[in-house]
Amino acid sequence: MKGFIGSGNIDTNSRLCMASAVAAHKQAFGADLVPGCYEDLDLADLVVFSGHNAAWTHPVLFRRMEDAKARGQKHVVIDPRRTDTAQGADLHLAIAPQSDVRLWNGLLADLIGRGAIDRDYIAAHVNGFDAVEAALAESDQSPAAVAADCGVPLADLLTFFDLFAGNPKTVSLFSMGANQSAQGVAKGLSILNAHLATGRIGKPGACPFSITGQPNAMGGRETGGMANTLAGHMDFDPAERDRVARFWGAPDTARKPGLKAVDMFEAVHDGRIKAIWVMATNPAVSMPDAGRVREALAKCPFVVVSDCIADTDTTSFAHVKLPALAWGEKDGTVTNSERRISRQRALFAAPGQARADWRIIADVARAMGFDGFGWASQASVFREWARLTAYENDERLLNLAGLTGLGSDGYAELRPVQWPVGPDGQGTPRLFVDGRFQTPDGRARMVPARPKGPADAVSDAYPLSLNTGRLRDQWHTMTRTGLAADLCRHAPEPFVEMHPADAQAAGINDGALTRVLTVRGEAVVLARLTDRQRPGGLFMPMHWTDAFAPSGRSNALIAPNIDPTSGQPEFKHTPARVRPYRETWKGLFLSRDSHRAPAGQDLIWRRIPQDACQQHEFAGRGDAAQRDAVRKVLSKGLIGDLVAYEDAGSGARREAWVRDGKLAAVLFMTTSGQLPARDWLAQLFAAPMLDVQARAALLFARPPGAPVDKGPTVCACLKVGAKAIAVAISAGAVDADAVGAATGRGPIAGPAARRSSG
Ligand SMILES: Nc1nc2c(c(=O)[nH]1)N[C@H]1C(S)=C(S)[C@@H](COP(=O)(O)OP(=O)(O)OC[C@H]3O[C@@H](n4cnc5c(=O)[nH]c(N)nc54)[C@H](O)[C@@H]3O)O[C@H]1N2
Ligand SMILES: Nc1nc2c(c(=O)[nH]1)N[C@H]1C(S)=C(S)[C@@H](COP(=O)(O)OP(=O)(O)OC[C@H]3O[C@@H](n4cnc5c(=O)[nH]c(N)nc54)[C@H](O)[C@@H]3O)O[C@H]1N2
Ligand SMILES: [Mo]
Repeated sequence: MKGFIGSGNIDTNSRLCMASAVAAHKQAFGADLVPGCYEDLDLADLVVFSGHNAAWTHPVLFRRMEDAKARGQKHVVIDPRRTDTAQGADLHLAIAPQSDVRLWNGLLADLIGRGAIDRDYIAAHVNGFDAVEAALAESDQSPAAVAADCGVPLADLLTFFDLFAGNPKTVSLFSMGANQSAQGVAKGLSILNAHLATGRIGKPGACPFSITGQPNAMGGRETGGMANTLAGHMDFDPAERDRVARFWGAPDTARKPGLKAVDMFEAVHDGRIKAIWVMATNPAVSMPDAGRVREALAKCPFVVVSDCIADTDTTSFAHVKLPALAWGEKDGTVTNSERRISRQRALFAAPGQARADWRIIADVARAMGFDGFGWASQASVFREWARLTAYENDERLLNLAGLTGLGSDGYAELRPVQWPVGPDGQGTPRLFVDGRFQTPDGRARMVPARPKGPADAVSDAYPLSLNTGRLRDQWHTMTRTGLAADLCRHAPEPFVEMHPADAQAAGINDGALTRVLTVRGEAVVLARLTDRQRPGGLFMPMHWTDAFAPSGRSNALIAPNIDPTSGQPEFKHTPARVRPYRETWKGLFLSRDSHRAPAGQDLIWRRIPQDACQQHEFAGRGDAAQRDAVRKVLSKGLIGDLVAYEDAGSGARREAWVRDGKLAAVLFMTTSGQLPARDWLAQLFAAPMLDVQARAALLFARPPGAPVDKGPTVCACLKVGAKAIAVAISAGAVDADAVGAATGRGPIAGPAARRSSG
């Protein structure tokens, strides 16, 4: 796109994820450089998590930190929600949404005040300290004022300041609670400033650490996937642009940055862009203001989608679908948060017509008549990439000099290595060890970060702050994790978390279907009342799609407000209000196949994969005519013996279809009553034969015999309930492994396994 078509209009989904951290790195260090490494997390005495729910989102790394914590490491979590990461921490600062800059500035002012900064380090290696100090003096930095603005108890704030001041070996992790903000760059800078002022960078156990989301998020950044950069940490300034163009032999290489993701879809919407190729991302779900993104895709004259899953919310807009290889099928490298390049090797042969993304791109480029796409294998793509990083390179730290001559065997056997890779093939665990940065004078830059409110403030009409993020057992738009019934058990349906006081004010009960409204749109999801949520705040998972729950999509609600520098959307804050949905009837349909919501019906529809069937839950506000219409659609095409029961008075209807002695489908509807136990029904689909007793039970909508209450599910994969664990403990199981043995769970690997994988 950049070299041969000559346009900067290509952006990676890093725009939604890492763009703010990238911009902060460039300002402070001169390039998008992550200083530290995972070993620093073992060595640190203090780890600060800023907007990072590591227990759920980086569980493997988190185990390592839990082991370090068991050895005495302290954990501080800065997050408006009491997440699982916060729950186990030494200190949780449940800050008011978007108040991070104020907090980190307050910390820096306090460190300066108590003489806990490293003046020698600053003098030798850092510019801009005075400007930052002057900017701090513009507002009241007393801990009392900072605590009040951040909405945290003064004592907790002082504990944080003491911990930070007293532990030179500090790693400050920052993730989406920092980046996904209209002040995401300022948040990053305020964290980097605290580390530069204390010289806590480039040393074992001490660094600011932007943790990446996607396994290869760093790879996309390095290779120039973002609209405002070229490859190999080179930008659009004329000298660098010419260097890249010369290397590629591509005189038409773009001369200016292209449109960033949000602007790009706006350009599709107004017709400036007429063709778009979407690869390995699901923007109809994951972009802010997703309703408008869908309008844009629907209008676009030519939409190509490359995906490894045939039916996603985005492929439904495609004129051309290109089947791509998935994880486990493809072969290449990924670069992780600590700059480590790892080989990813194919485990399976390519299915059907699926091909690697790079091959598809190369074939299209060749068909368009462009030279330079004749790679024989992924090894030759990698070699070219390594040569580009080393090309005319006197100052760029991103340099793979030692890998430029890698042969096919060397590539096949490549061991994980952290860039920069020297000519001798040695990697580099830490950057800036010598205090030299990638700026013209080699000094880091402290840049004033001024706090400001979110892009849209809450108001009387929309008094709550809607925050969104991830769940433990789903990956983004569920195209793959949604296929696994085991993974869907942790949170079967979309929900909104809210503080009980806010729920009470809006007349909402725990578990009730609830409307969440913003200026952009509306969702209807289950209410979850919890004091893990701050009053005034809401949280919705980002995962649900049309394929699973059309009314449960969070991003239809989110304004496309962006950080002005990074272009990253403010996914963590949208003013919202909540109202009860007040359904007049609800239903349940279990079948062997998955179904979409019946067209033309105003229904709240959720599909939940089970081991042997698909569970569909739905609710509506229509009358008997609506129920009848839904029934007709769902029962269409079902073959088998029908067992039915109807009570017109109570609006209850129960039907079961049995084919060849096996349950084919069940449909329950009610206007007043309860729906039967889902676990029981789902199990009947797994039974080889449905006996007479079970058939009768279906019509009573109750399992035969005494009801079995397993208690809340603790282990989703093996379906172990809390009650079984209690029984094991009373029967004498003395530790986690013994409980595991008694419940069939197997050995449990350390404290982290219990928290993060249940
Ligand atoms: N299970 C699972 N793991 C994943 C992913 C997944 O989809 N599923 N996705 C991967 C990807 S791409 C990414 S980017 C990472 C993201 O990993 P994380 O950043 O840990 O994930 P999130 O849940 O998006 O957001 C983290 C936290 O930011 C908090 N937050 C919200 N607003 C603020 C604020 O104003 N200040 C502060 N300090 N915190 C705030 C939220 O309450 C939330 O708990 O996860 C990766 N890992
Ligand atoms: N509300 C809200 N929205 C968010 C966020 C949030 O916190 N809140 N987080 C943002 C962040 S950090 C991120 S990273 C994005 C993630 O958003 P997306 O990138 O849109 O989410 P994924 O579900 O990971 O989409 C990947 C798509 O690529 C397909 N795929 C998987 N492997 C391959 C492959 O090898 N080749 C090809 N061609 N396709 C493949 C998958 O099937 C899937 O359709 O969401 C962003 N959106
Ligand atoms: Mo991400």
